[in-house]
Amino acid sequence: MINLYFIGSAGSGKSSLTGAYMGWMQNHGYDAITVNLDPGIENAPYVPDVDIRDWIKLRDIMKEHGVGPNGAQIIAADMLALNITEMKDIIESFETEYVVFDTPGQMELFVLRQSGKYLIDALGADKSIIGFLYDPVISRNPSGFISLMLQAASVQVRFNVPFLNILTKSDLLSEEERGKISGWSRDLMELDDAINNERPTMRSQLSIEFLSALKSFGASQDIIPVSSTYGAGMEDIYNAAQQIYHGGEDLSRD
Ligand SMILES: Nc1nc2c(ncn2[C@@H]2O[C@H](COP(=O)(O)OP(=O)(O)O)[C@@H](O)[C@H]2O)c(=O)[nH]1
Ligand SMILES: [Mg+2]
Repeated sequence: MINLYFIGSAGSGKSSLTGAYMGWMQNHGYDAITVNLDPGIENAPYVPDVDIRDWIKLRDIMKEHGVGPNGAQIIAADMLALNITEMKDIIESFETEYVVFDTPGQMELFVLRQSGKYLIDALGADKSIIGFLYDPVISRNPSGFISLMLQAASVQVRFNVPFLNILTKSDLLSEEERGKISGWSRDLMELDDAINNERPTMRSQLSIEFLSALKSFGASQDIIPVSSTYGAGMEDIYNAAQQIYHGGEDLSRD
């Protein structure tokens, strides 16, 4: 079994990708389920097979603890840990080969608080993959792209499981922008040139050594451009994930 977690900043496209990737898997005859870990999800673009909202309701937390929506999200994130055993049993009862996790809207609630790490470990870190989502609007500028690399590195330090870098909503980018971002992820010299052109004053601060240390964390493979809207790039995610745990072997299909 593979546990694939989509993690990224708010609005980076986690829920959409969960839906699009699951749809792609189903269309190709693979057995998979989705798990929603976001108690605050609205208008989910897919129907989760396992849903944190069956255990945790933000509205109840707000009432019980006398907090607003943001406070409730934090309490909910911590409450996640209490439900992991039960959730694990339910996930296992599906007897599926592939579990796709949609994580909370606010990335830091899952990444920095204890329960996210606890959950990944409890469900088996040895068969987990993190798909880290790069928002295209932020990735467009070299400084934005580097900021996301820093976030990706912090996620990797935290969870220490294999990593895919995914550029979401690639339909919002021009061919040229897509090429540029792919180039930055492939070749740090290109990124170094770009940041030096953008901010000549940063030249001394962001050395190529720094970038290459950063890359050695999360960005060991090229970024995978996808579009959930158009269903593009789903096969590339699948193949990259299979590469990590099965040496590229295909799953059995129905
Ligand atoms: N154009 C485009 N928009 C997208 C795509 N994926 C997501 N979006 C939009 O981006 C916004 C945030 O997406 P969502 O999946 O809710 O992000 P999350 O907060 O990370 O779960 C929504 O308005 C989506 O419709 C995509 O592939 N292309
Ligand atoms: Mg979401």
